[in-house]
Amino acid sequence: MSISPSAYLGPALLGGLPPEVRKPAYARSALQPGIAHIGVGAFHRCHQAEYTDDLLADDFDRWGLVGINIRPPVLAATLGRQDGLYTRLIRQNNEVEARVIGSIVRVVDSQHSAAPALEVLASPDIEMVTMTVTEKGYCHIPSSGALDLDHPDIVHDLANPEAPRSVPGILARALELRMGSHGRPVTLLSCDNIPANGTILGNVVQTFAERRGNGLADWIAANVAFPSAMVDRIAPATTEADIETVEQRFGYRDSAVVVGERFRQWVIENRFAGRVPRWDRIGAAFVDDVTPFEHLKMRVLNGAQTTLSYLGVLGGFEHTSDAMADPLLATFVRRMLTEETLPTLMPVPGISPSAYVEQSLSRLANTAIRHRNHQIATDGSQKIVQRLLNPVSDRLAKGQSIALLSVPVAGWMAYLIKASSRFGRAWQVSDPFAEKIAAIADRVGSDSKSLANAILAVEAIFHPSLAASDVFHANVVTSLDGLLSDDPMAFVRHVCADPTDARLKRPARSA
Ligand code: CS2
Repeated sequence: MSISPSAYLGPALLGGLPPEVRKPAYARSALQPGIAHIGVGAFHRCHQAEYTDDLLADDFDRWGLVGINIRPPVLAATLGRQDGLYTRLIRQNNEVEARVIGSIVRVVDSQHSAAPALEVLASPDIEMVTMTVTEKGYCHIPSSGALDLDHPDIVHDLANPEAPRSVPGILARALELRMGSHGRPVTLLSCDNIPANGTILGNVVQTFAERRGNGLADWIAANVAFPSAMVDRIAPATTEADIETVEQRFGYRDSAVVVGERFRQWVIENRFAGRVPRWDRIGAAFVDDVTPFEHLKMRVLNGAQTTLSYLGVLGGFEHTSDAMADPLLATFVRRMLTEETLPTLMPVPGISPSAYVEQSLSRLANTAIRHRNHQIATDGSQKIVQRLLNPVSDRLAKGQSIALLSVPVAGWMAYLIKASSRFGRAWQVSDPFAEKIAAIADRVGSDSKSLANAILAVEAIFHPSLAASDVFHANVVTSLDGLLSDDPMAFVRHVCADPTDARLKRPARSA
């Protein structure tokens, strides 16, 4: 049987799409660029670009998106050849809802040189720069939020400020070009899951600019805003199966498909420079303080994802929803969130934290979202501070138990330890601290206490005041011992049955 190749999505195909595929509801050919976005991955296409598509349909204005990648993958071959159009599928168990998003008007590949990105970012047409560059893109020290001046890309960029590689270096150079030409103000809006993301972005860019010493730091202080934001929608990396789903159901080929859940949320600090896309007209919230929303989301939803990812891999589960389908892991994560995480949250306007926990757990159980545990486990060193360690510190300060929250912290350690050659390379990992942890495993061997001692001494992740806590130390050792054993799930069962702080129990096996 021969199957005729389907046509690729593009402007010419829009009129011929099946009626159940929703199309851009505005005159896309008249759309002019006004926003630049760095990091056009699945999350951006499922989140900010969809919100912008909604805004354009509601109130058409000059808010087309220019999508820039400064790291792989190359965009030209996928989104570029489709003129920026792509299909966004919402999948909720058996439901599939398709929509073509039209808000991206141009894509720019800037992986080999910053020049193409700088040209866009410095343009007077661009009044808003959003970014999803992953946690490690900010080149900050996770435990302190300060710019990591020893980061190889930062060292490079400070020596070559006109040909930068890092996000802080590229943004500082773009702002310098703006300062030296039209001087128009701009908002730089981080959409990554780092705590106080606007503050961290402002810090790294300003620290970089101060070292330029040419008035740039003052110009930035007067003309650039760095609002913080909480962003949310689960949108895993696209798979070949997703591309085939679109082809089979709707009859066209789209190499830039994204799949997400129905839930979405965007809370943005009301602190802007220059003109602002009124995303608040179509469901985003502009608020004075994002902190309570950010804590809620990172500690509950992301904290649960990270927990399920490490315990999931250790228990042999492939996706978040597989881990959630396991009664033991589902019970563990619910108890951890309810008993230990929830009490650390500040009141969140309009949201009941316990209802949010239940809603989050049901989102994570969505079987149509194929979010791989290894994907979420990636770069854990950059994630555990805001997702797990900050609630741990808050609880320790009040003398409260941390027996449950310590388990996924040790889970991150066990995940990297088991990937080391000393432990037989159980799986492939990707984390800026993977080599360091592997070297520790090589050096100290399999004794949990020695492993925990050495890993807790990594100050970039574990703030010294946290690492100095005997209670935290004892809990991590006990958890690591259990998770590195032959039956990590038996340990999880044991903690679930008796979540008493390790300090109150017998010493760990290898103590
Ligand atoms: C995930 C997030 O990969 C990860 O780290 O936890 O991408 C998560 O799916 C989003 O933050 C949800 O909004």
